[in-house]
Amino acid sequence: MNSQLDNIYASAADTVDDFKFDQRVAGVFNDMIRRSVPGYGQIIQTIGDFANDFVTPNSNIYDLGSSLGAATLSIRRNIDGRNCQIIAVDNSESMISRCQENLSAFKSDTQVNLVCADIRDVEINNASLVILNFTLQFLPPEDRDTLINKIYDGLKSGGALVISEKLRFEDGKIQDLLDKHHLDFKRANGYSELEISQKRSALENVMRPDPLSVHQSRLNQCGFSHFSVWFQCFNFCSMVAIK
Ligand code: GEK
Repeated sequence: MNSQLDNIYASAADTVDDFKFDQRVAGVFNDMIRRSVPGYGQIIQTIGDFANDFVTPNSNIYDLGSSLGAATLSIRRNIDGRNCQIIAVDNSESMISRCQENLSAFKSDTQVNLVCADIRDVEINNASLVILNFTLQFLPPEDRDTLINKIYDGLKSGGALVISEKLRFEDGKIQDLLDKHHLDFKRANGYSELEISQKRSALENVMRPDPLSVHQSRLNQCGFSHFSVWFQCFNFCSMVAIK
């Protein structure tokens, strides 16, 4: 996947604006997410493996907050011949246009319907697999239950929802410990202290992570029969819930 090096926060700014998924971010996003989110490559790879497990013939797959299409591409590689459609949704026009280029670079008999829209406005139906890969954390907290309920209603019995998120910890000691190791991960990937602190300020009002207990009780309340965290590295995790 094409990407320039992320140096968006490398020089000191007088004021740091709220983070936006604009053209500048879309241009460096592949580099940014791989250097910022521990386990991202593993999660993308496993989403493809889960597609092989859960996607049933003639069903729909939803990639909500699809960015440059990494999860969509991983899914598509695993489900050819099942007569399915992937609906990839993002409300950033810059992400959608770069995603279109990425999808066009590979051949497949699975149709991808790329939609520039708010995931809160999209209908979910006949779904065997729904992906929220680091997207739910950007939705206003008061809208999260409604979205997960809508996904549950649109999933077929036996279908799965994969949610990957940054976690917040109610235990302050654990929060500090895992946060420290995440910052070390970013330093090891070449981000400076200035980049780390300016990005942190930019995300402060935009990304509001939930504790794991909130995710679990939300999924239980919606009626999901099975739930597990299947991946965790520091304060990042990926969960699977099955209807
Ligand atoms: C990946 N899943 O590479 N409606 C639609 N899109 C939204 C909304 C919304 N309400 N809010 C945010 N987005 C991807 C990575 S990035 C995660 C997902 C990150 C979109 C936003 O435009 C961005 O592209 C994506 O969700 C979040 O597997 O940057 O940490």
